[in-house]
Amino acid sequence: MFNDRARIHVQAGRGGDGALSFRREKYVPKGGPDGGDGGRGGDVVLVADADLRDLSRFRRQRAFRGGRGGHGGGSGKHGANGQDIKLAVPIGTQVFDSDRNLVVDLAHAGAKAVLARGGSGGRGNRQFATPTRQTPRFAEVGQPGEEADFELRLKLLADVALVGLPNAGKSSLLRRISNAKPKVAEYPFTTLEPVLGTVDSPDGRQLTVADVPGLIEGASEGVGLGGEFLAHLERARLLAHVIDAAAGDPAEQFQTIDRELAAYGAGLDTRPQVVVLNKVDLLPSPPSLRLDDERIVGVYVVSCATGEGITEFKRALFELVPEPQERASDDALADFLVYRPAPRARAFKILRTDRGFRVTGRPPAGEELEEALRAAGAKSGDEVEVGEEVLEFQ
Ligand SMILES: Nc1nc2c(ncn2[C@@H]2O[C@H](COP(=O)(O)OP(=O)(O)OP(=O)(O)O)[C@@H](O)[C@H]2O)c(=O)[nH]1
Ligand SMILES: [Mg+2]
Repeated sequence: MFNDRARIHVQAGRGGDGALSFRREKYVPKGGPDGGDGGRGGDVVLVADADLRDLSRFRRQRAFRGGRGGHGGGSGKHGANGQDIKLAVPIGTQVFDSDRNLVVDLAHAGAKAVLARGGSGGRGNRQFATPTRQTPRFAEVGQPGEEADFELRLKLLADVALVGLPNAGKSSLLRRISNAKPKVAEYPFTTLEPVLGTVDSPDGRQLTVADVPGLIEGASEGVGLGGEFLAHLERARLLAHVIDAAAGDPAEQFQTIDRELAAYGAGLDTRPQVVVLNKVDLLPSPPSLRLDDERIVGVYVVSCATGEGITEFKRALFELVPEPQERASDDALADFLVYRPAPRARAFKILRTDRGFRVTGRPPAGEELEEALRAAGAKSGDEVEVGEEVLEFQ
């Protein structure tokens, strides 16, 4: 199964709590505060990996949590940072938030996107010492990590996509020109999922070519197999329309597919195309295609069986597909971050005290505060100071 969609839930790690501690030394009767800070919570990060073909790993696991930050300790000891969770996804994975906004597009190998940031660690009581407050009896608890739902959608990134009716010879053509070995058979719908191949030019350039399951009339409305894969054509720079020239009028076959591309929309019907008239070995004389169509930037007559015309076709692909822009380095950020909500800074702080907790700043009322306290580790019976009030946590 080729999985090009997944829904995931991510939760970054909570920051570790700052420590509440005082120095104890043999000959120093009253040591100062020495509680260290908590560590940062781990992030949940997506990384585009060239070796992955689809999103099937997310069928087994959909929820991911960053590691919790370690608590600070006495003697100023800093808590360890929580472990980041790195999720590898195929190149071409797009991330949508729960409002269906495109958040990020992982369009090249190594592109990274932080989906949930870990919470910061709480400060230890050492940091709260001032000349007038030499024994701060409180420390900050760690901040919660970000949490969110996302939908991942893979849209293949190929320079060229092969389209055509079933049995036209798309997979045979990919076998001829690339390193990929898709299945070829004499029945329709042999190819059940997209296959990517790499085509090398004599001067060392490379192109990726996608073989997409055959399209039939009605594909854009879900007839047959190919329809659900039309989205994978969206990001191809050039379409190569493969036609079985021995199976009837090429112009008619061309139009059948073209109607589906137009019905699907998303610019597929305005994309530049080359037409490949295949299986000429079966014809007594070379076929011709008369179409007055400015999208068609070339017509090639080939035989995947004998190899006739293949070299010319391959050379043409490199001429027609412009050189890619400079590849981004391995550590690059994702191609674009369309929308990324800034982490909402909390308007209040939770401090841990000897007897329980103290809430400072502008705390929320009721349940929201209760939940924040529970997340900070409050238990029934703990004392909670809010402003002038001292309450008991229930
Ligand atoms: N004689 C001849 N047969 C060919 C040629 N190209 C492909 N075939 C045959 O046509 C049949 C279909 O080829 P495929 O490459 O599987 O076609 P496809 O377009 O990938 O088909 P789907 O995956 O079903 O959409 C196979 O039996 C191939 O051997 C050719 O140039 N000449
Ligand atoms: Mg095929």
